[in-house]
Amino acid sequence: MWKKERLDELKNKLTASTKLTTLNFDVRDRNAVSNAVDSLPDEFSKIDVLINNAGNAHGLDPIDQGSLDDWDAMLDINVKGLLYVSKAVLPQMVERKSGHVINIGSIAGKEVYPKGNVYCASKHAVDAINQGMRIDLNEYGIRVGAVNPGAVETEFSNVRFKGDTEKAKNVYKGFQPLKPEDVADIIHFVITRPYHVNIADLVVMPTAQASGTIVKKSL
Ligand code: 8X3
Repeated sequence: MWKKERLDELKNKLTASTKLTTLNFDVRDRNAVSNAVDSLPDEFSKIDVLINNAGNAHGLDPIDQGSLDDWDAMLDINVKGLLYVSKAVLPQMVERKSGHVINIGSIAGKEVYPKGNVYCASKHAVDAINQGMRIDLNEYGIRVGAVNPGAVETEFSNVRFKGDTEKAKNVYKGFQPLKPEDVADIIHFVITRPYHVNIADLVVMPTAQASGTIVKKSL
């Protein structure tokens, strides 16, 4: 529930400049997802843009030592959560024959790195779902694309290392990682292209990063 406070804070901050509403629910719970989307007040019930951003890494372990709970969490949130939310929103886009879905993948959906196993699998699934959505929604003129970031300094590594802040900080030491604002900027760019332009698949990394495993660090 801790995200609820952040949403409330953001809502208070933005209320003066725009109309907004927030929903707080667990994407792993299919009923909660459909109830939340159904509960939107009339003026917000038409959804033009869906950004499937919920996702996390849990653990970084060799496959034989991985935790079943971590695997469940990653597959339930990153894959099934994305599907549940999409399933709740897509029918209205199909009906209107317009809309835009942006799936947030990862460099981990483009390659597999040591100990990334199930997290990489979940993000490869996002890559496949992104392609599948684009194919199946093509006839309805709905834009579908993915933004796949490399290293972004968020709570990502804190969650991956279960609150071990030292370990988490180490991931971003010695180079300039992306900031959340860098990714937000790109998403804004993707959304604001003219409607005939669909950015289908985009990979963004810090300049210091060349792949999932190659980062130029000056330590
Ligand atoms: C987050 C980036 O490199 O930790 O998806 O997989 S990485």
